[in-house]
Amino acid sequence: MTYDLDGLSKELLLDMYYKMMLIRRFEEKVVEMYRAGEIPGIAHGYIGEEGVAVGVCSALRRDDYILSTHRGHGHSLAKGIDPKHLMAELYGKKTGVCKGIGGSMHSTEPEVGVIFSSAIVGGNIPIAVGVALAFKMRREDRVVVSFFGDGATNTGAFHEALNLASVWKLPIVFVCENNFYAISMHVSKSTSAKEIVDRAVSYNMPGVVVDGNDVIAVYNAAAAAVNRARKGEGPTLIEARTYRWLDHGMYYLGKYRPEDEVVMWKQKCPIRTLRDRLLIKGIATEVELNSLDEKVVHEVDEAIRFARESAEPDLDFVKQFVYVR
Ligand SMILES: Cc1ncc(C[n+]2csc(CCOP(=O)(O)OP(=O)(O)O)c2C)c(N)n1
Ligand SMILES: [Mg+2]
Repeated sequence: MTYDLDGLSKELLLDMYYKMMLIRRFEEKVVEMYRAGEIPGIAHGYIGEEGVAVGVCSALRRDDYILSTHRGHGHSLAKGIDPKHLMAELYGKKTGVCKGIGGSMHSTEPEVGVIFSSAIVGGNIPIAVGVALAFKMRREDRVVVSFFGDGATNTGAFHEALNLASVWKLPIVFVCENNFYAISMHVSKSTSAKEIVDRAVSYNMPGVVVDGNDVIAVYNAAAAAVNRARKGEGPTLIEARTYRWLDHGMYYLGKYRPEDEVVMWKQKCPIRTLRDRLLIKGIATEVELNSLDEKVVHEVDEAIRFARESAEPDLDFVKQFVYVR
């Protein structure tokens, strides 16, 4: 039997709930293990922004591609990377998605459509346009999504990429995760446009603002943009308004955000919002949702166990992936 919420099936709604919860619990563990000194290097948390990755990736097929950023764990999990292999990557282990050589900011798994992640702010956007051009030239029925932050929209790469994607009507969706800060810089201090979405006008493409805390709204906006891209009508810029609950990275930068602002956004938690909606509309029961919560906890515990028990890459192993002419 199919239950509808905005025309969406129960199966899809529960899957979106499950994936958002998976990202939340995964990231909570990353914070814990980073602080315990088990995870080396650096990592940027996605807690609070789950509705964006899950809403967008749920509108994609498995063979569509996404390109991600320094804040990419959520994108990877939403597109279907196994949490065990992502956690192992963060631990720098051989069993990681990039054999433990990439780390937190370079998660890639072509089989599920995570084709590239870049720590260079704005760096994935022109590359995503290149991927979309390849799809178009090969007449493949596939769509590309480029995720990036508000800060990235002030890079030259963003502007060149949107221009070319529009001129060539490429099958791509640009998803700006506007969390209002680039490290500690508020968007109002760095961005000339009144709204980020206004920038779509310069490149003659539709611009859509969506509440990133409402996974269903994100899904609907993404589905429309993906559909347009698939039909050969060209790119769309989606500005998803969201907020990161944690600091920029797994460290304390000091106080640069008003306390009441953080509290206000936490009250709009995307997971709680969907959970309440599913319960109020009678689509799912507490028992069903609680059992998904338990499944997630088990899966994240398994990911930690797998990462801890996996082998470290030794020098001979690493050398196999170094390119020498
Ligand atoms: C080209 C470049 N400049 C500066 C940095 C340092 N840096 C890393 S993340 C970041 C802020 C990015 O902000 P935003 O695009 O809004 O993404 P968010 O971190 O908020 O998700 C900066 C400046 C970088 N990685 N690359
Ligand atoms: Mg930002």
